[in-house]
Amino acid sequence: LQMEQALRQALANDELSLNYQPQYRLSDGALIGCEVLLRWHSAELGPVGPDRFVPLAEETGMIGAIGHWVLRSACLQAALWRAQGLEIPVAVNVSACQLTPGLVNEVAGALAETRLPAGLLTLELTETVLMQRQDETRALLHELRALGVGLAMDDFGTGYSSLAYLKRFPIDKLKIDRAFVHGLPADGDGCAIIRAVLEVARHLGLATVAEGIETPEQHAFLNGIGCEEGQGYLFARPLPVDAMTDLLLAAR
Ligand code: G
Ligand code: G
Ligand code: MN
Ligand code: NA
Repeated sequence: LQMEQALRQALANDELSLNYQPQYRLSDGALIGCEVLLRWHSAELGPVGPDRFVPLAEETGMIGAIGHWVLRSACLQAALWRAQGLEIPVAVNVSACQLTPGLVNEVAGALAETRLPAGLLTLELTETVLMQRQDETRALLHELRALGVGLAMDDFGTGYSSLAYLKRFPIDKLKIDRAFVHGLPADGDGCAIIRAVLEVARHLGLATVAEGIETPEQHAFLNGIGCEEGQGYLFARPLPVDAMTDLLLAAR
């Protein structure tokens, strides 16, 4: 309850911020995007991780306002970078409960207000969104795609969706959950799962991103079996905006 009260003040008190985790093309190490990760530094509670406060925001309905702020802020930052000649796509996490018909207007509004080209925005959705109200969800995702934004399936493999589900939804990209990357390349099961996922992705024309790459061996293995993109502590942690800007300047 204390956290709930603190979170209610977080937006007004300017306690939320965004970090950016770089994403790289595995074949040549080119910086090709970044994932936007929300941070909360509470005056009362200190730093609180999104693993703790995002579920609370979802339960209490605060995710609507917070998600709107994240989307607006991420688009604004990407537009600012673009104006400096530092064009980079941003990927924003979207909770299942944000997937309402209003989201289409919200995304269109954020793009229009910040003048960010839609192609520079990707929305990361979790598998659970595909399980609920499938027809409505599919229609909604088509509307989002029609705006020109990318759609990525986050944490792929951890949920309950079958690979067949993917075909029914207009998804561009699969993010392979770091749970499968963790034991590579020694873990035979992990290797088999990732190979199978890459195979399916290739057939469906989906790009693939591996999460949680921590070692050069994992990088080499994933690149060797045809995974296109990756992110993880091996390359960079989620960075505050100034550090991300420095990285973009250095990569230019
Ligand atoms: O950044 P970190 O690894 O602590 O993130 C933990 C979890 O919180 C991840 O599952 C991530 O997707 C989620 N998360 C981070 N930022 C956001 C956000 O802006 N919106 C939503 N819905 N989830 C987020
Ligand atoms: O569920 P989602 O993919 O949105 O979660 C992203 C989270 O993963 C972020 O909180 C980020 O801090 C964390 N993360 C990013 N790279 C690594 C990594 O290499 N190892 C581990 N253990 N976590 C990572
Ligand atoms: Mn994510
Ligand atoms: Na993930």
